[in-house]
Amino acid sequence: MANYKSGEALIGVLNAHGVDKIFLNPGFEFIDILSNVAAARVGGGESPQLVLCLDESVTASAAYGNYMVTGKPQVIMVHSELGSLQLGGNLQNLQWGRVPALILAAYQDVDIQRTLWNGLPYDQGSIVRNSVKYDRRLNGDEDLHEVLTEAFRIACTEPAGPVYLCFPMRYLYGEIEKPEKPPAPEETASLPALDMGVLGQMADILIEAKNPLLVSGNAGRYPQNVAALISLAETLGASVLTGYSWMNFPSNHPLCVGIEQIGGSCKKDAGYDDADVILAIDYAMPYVGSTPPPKQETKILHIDVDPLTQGRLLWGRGADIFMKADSREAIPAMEGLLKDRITSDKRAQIDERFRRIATRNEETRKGWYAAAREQSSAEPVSADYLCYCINQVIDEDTIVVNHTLSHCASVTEQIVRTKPATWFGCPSGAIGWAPGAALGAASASKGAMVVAIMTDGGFVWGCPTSALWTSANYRFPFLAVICNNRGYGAIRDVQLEMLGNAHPSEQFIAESAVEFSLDYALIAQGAGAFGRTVAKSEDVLPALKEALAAIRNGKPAVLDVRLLR
Ligand SMILES: Cc1ncc(C[n+]2csc(CCOP(=O)(O)OP(=O)(O)O)c2C)c(N)n1
Repeated sequence: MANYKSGEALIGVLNAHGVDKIFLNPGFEFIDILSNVAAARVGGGESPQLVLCLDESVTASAAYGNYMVTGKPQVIMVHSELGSLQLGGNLQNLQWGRVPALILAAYQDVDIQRTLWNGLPYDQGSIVRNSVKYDRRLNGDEDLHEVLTEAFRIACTEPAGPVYLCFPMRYLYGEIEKPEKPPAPEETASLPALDMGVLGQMADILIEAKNPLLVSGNAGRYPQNVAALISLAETLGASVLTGYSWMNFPSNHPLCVGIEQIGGSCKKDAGYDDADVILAIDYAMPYVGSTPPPKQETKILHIDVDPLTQGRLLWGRGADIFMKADSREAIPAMEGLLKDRITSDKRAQIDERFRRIATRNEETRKGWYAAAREQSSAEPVSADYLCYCINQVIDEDTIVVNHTLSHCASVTEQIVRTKPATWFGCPSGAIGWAPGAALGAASASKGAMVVAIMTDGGFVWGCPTSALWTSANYRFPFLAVICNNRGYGAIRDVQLEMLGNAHPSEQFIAESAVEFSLDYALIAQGAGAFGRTVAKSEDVLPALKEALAAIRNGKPAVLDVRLLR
């Protein structure tokens, strides 16, 4: 049998798994791979594109962003233990976001720091072990096709997640046997067939509920689920709270009470209000759940791929009934059961409830928009007005990436999303996600604009020079709108609450180490992006239009919007 280069083998496996981009920061272990990919692409061959990220943290957030748009498994390459350490909190974000991603890194096979202080051998996998589904140290004899195919299978099996492989430095330099058949993906373990008995039990509880609430977190990662959820909600006349991480349900639908707000938002309105039964579909708790949680007596029905929901019980107490299932099957099946079981009397009650919810939601929404318009000349700029303006300038295909805390409520109230895959958020807690996630989304967006709304802290944690350089260099443009409240608002707010009525002096706040301010527009310009500071309400719309014109021309853009707080 003929041999071929490891690099060609790697490209073959990646092609077979639909991998289009490799987000990387290189080390010596990848030199041959870089040459193989470059040769394949220069020669017009099929190969993923190498996307250089100047900080490893961005390799992970960009892979996350690319996955959100493509739904395809991702590949990240980082240099040995050093690159692995630099992945930082964005590794945990991959895990919480259930992103199927292969992380490849060599290990040092010469003695650099081979033993720990207590004499035990250095364990590179332990750097990532808390935040990946699986990690494996290869000894170098393994067949590359088999290793990679198995790693993809594990990463893609529900609940999906990141997988880490480390290998000897020269593992990817050699030649290996070329298989007779081209590599192909392995089947992932299928989810159990629907348990119609349990689904029927849930349907009966929902039919008897006075105020059922449908909560969906990740169902929208399958675009067809959006239409299916609309049908289900309309059949049941149920309110819908759509999750923070994916676009699951049109936020302007008469039954939609809104987009979930994560904890830390200054308005603190979870939307669970009067629900007596919650049907949570593809839902896991965000890092900081919304407050207040549902009432103790509210029944929770839960359909998800992960019975452990990553070890975090829903709202701290778990579900009354749980079913492990594929939401693409469960949602239409539940609708079918409801249609069969809803009597004509019940139908009349449901129709009445539908009208009541629709009227209430319309009033609420009018209130949100009126409040934003009232602040159209506020100085400094209000978050409601900023988000209201963003909503005016985006179109229905724009991909909105949101990672806000203090201003989360303003974003979720003012931004309307109607089409699948046009809204993404980070369910996890490491805040430096948005710049890279926006970059990754832009790398896959096929012409749709990407607008990311983020905190000032998140912009800095997100390694903006790295994310913006890559965006500019590869022409994967996105607009970053920074909600600049001059520091760590969520922490400052809790601190002020703890101080009660005492009004701290400016010096006291300064000594408290929660405030900072940088010139983000200048940072953007230094990285090759359009950058502008916006301090006045009258400048918000013109600045947004100017920034969008820049991204339409292929250049990333940053608006540093100075908010009241
Ligand atoms: C990477 C990371 N470091 C620290 C924290 C702890 N933390 C939670 S909220 C917060 C303040 C966040 O400030 P910012 O991102 O600017 O948002 P704001 O609260 O101002 O809306 C911090 C530091 C975190 N969640 N993630």
